[in-house]
Amino acid sequence: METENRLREAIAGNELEMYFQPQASVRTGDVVGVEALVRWHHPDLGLMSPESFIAIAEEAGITAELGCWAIQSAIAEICRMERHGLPPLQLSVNVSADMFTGLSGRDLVAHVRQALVREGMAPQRLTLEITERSIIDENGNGPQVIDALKALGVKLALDDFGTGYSSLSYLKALPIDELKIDKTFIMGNAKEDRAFLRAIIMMAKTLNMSVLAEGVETRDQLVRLYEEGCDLYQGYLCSPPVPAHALADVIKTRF
Ligand code: G
Ligand code: G
Ligand code: MN
Ligand code: NA
Repeated sequence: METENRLREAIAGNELEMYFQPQASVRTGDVVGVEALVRWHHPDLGLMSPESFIAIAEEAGITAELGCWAIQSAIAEICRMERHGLPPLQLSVNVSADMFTGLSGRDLVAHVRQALVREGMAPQRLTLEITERSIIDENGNGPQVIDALKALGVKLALDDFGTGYSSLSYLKALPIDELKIDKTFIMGNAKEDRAFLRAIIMMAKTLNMSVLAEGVETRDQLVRLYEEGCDLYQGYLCSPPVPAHALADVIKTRF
């Protein structure tokens, strides 16, 4: 309860911080995008993992507040860094499944539009990362929200692919632009892992989606992704999530 109220205050008081993890081209190594990952420095408990405080937010029914904060501040931070010379990057922001149900679809779409207009960012430069849970939310309005977001012009990525209840019929029917392969499939070294990776990439290509591999930590993994035709990667090999002000340096040292 204590933590819940502290979290409310943190959101309202702008105590959360956005970190950004670079996303790079597998073929060229160029950083072409970033994923925004929220961080909370709890005054007593120290740095809290988003997994734990997002669960608290869900229980407290404040995922919408957290989500709106994340969308607004990720866009604002990136635009601010661009005014300081950061090249234009694709910006990915996580949207929890609760936001599809907690906010009415119209509110979420309106909030995204408002944040883009306020900062003057083109909708095409924003990717919202959703999970399989959003698509099959209990109210059943996931697909409608997805269509409205697409009409606005933002891109959609399916996060943690392979860990949920992926239904191939949903994948085929919905306008998803990017598939993010969960890191558990990247880290495995067995023959089956490689076959699985190959099958996912082939399926994504068939559906005209780009493919991003998460959790890439070694050169060997990157080489394998190159051989399998994966488009983008993210992981400690390129860079851990860093504060906005450190992004320019991370991108520079890549060349
Ligand atoms: O950095 P990592 O420990 O950063 O993130 C852990 C989990 O928290 C990931 O599954 C990630 O998708 C999620 N997460 C990080 N930031 C956000 C956010 O702003 N919104 C939502 N909904 N999830 C986030
Ligand atoms: O949104 P998502 O569930 O994809 O969040 C990504 C999570 O993976 C975050 O917790 C982030 O800190 C973590 N992460 C990013 N790169 C790596 C990596 O190379 N290895 C591992 N183990 N975790 C990573
Ligand atoms: Mn993500
Ligand atoms: Na993920």
